Amino acid sequence: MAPSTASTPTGVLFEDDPVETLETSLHNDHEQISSPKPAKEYKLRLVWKNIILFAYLHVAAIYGAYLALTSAKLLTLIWAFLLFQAAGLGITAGAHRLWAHRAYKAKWPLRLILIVFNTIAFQNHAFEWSRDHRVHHKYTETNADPHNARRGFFFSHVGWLLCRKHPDVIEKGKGIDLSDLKADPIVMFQKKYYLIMMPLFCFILPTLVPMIFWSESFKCSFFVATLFRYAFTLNTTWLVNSAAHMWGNRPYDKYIHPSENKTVSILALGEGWHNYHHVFPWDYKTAELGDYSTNTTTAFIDFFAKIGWAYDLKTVSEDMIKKRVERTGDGSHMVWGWGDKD
Ligand code: ST9
Ligand code: ZN
Ligand code: ZN
Repeated sequence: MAPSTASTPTGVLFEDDPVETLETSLHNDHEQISSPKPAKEYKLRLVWKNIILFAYLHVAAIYGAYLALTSAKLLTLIWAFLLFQAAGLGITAGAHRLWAHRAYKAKWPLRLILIVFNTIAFQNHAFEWSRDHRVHHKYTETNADPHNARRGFFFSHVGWLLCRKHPDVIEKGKGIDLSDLKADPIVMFQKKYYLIMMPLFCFILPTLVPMIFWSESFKCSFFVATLFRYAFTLNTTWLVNSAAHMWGNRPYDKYIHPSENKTVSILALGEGWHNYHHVFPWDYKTAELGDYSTNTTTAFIDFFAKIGWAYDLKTVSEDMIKKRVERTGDGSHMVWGWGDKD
């Protein structure tokens, strides 16, 4: 089979790598789109409202960073950091590991904490986030992947939020089972009241707290604790879709792009071990090792497991990992790297 290029009326979307596609379909659980049908007509439609809002957010965040270095109070910086950690956990332990992947179970008090944390993050409600993420795993790096990394760093990082979705995302997404999310009253409550909860938890309270409790100026409160913190959390999350789909080793499966990226792991509370995660998405650690220093989310879940609020934590047996490393790894695994046969 000769290499093929998927073209559309608006240009080339991505280069198909036939070897990679064949190998990936052999070795991966996720479904590949290998339909003989011609590519569906796709026209990039920009969403100017989002472009303007995200441009403003990032300019404001740079100003916030400047204020953080020059005039914000120490307590405001600590508050911004705590909000980053909480919002981050709301995404990693909440939307990602609990709701999107069901990698563990959580009693309602923990789910309540996680939904509040998740709302601070404003990355859409957990229902929508999980739906998009399930589609991302099932159709990784195809047109049905909402942030298809084959369309480049910018698209997978933020560009996908600045335009209408590819029709394949919506069409293939319809086949995703969301019944577990619909059965979770806490998820559905957040979905129903998102337009009230999100402004409150992401913008209003984070700005008011420093002003009320330690007389911070509105300027520092708003630009540092709210806009800088929000933009920082977004970008660290987006790095998982962009950087961790491009750069790093692939000790578990060299036929896929998701990679082990330590920098992203540290910034994203443990979510940069992305080669492992795409191969074993049900592992609550999203990594082979339980190293807390690069995976604070695992420490968080383990703590709640100790007090009984998190349970049924799913992992992968050493034997299963070893077999996979030997079969499809790139040879960079610290222990079983010799498994590379090339
Ligand atoms: C944000 C999300 O930033 C970030 C997610 C990152 C994911 C990272 C994953 C990596 C692993 C985890 C790492 C965590 C690390 C954390 C570290 C923390 C320190 N399936 O969407 P619409 C249908 S958000 C099935 O409007 P458009 C559905 O019927 C930032 N169906 O499409 C839907 O209607 P409804 C803040 C689907 O019109 C309808 O289509 N938020 C699916 O093309 C329309 O959906 C924003 O800025 C699907 N997957 O618009 C908002 N998708 O929903 C940005 C859609 O009613 N979003 N349908 O059921 C938007 O404005 C729009 O979605 C759009 C596309 C313009 C991007
Ligand atoms: Zn991914
Ligand atoms: Zn995932």
